[in-house]
Amino acid sequence: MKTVYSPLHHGHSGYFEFCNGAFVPGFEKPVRAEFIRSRIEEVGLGPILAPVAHGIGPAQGVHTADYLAFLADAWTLWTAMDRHTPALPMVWPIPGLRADKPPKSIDGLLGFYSLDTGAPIVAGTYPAVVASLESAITAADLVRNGERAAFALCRPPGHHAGSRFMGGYCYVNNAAAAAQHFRDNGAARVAILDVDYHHGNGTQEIFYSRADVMVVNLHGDPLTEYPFLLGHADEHGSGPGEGFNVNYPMPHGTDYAVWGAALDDACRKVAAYKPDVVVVSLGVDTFEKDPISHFLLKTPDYPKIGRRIAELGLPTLFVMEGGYAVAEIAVNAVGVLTGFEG
Ligand code: SP5
Ligand code: ZN
Repeated sequence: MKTVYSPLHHGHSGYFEFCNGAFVPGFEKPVRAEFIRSRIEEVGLGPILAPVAHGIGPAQGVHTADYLAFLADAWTLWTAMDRHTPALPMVWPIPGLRADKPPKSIDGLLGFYSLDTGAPIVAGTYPAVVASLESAITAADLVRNGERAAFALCRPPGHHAGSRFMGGYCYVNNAAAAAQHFRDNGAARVAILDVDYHHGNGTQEIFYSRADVMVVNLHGDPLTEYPFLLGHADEHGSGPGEGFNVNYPMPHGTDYAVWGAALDDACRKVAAYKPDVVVVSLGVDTFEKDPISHFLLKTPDYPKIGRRIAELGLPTLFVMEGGYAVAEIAVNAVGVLTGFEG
């Protein structure tokens, strides 16, 4: 299996996130992608390619133009105020406030376009975000051109980013943009299977009223887990999208016996949809030792995930999302890919 990776992710680093009432070094850090890259070389998964330079264009089908313009300008606007710290928001457009009138000040804009405090912006963030998107699109093109599967080693991740907001370590929704790219290039139906520990609220929001992209999520129950405000089992899609969004929320302490049964059910639903291609939002923060998560998957479970997805017999694009137990993230993520290859 070919991997697409860019070193530009290194520039997105050196920031803090709000955790347990204090700012702590970000869990989503460069060593994550580097360990995975090394492991791919170690096991000989296949060649590692640089992304083709597409720019931000492929994000335009899934994000609003004003949000993408904000992302491109945010660091410049922040540093114009003579600030050198990572940029973070301070107000949010919750119901009752004006969500139709973007402020002009960067302090207003950051909140206007954010879900939470989990997406800080530093000097290298935007170049990393663009390279991460380009990696997903380049890997999607490998699959379009006949590869059975490809791996986009994306960093930063994407599944919490919605049509007009960042959050949860995510800025541009790489998996959603890749799914849209498949649709724009001849695929009639695309299924997104999100196995990250956290609900992919951004992906769900983007495709919620569409029948041409099915979104299936396995995740920690939002009653007790981030992102808290979306991801319940009664969210089935709306309008033409009714029936094409499926959620499997599971409680803290879920192990592979339960999680694997949910994956099996999810794969049956994906197969019944008869998609032309499957996009897997691949998070390995379901691991028992993940520092911010509460499932109990073990290292030998990850190849089983890959094997079950391979049984679908469909062209498959893997897009890297979360996973924060850095010592094991690479063995687990690459374990899914080698399990897929059988
Ligand atoms: C892509 C992805 O996996 N994003 C995850 C975003 C999670 N944001 C909330 C993190 C909460 C961190 N505090 C955990 C306390 C651990 N004791
Ligand atoms: Zn996650």
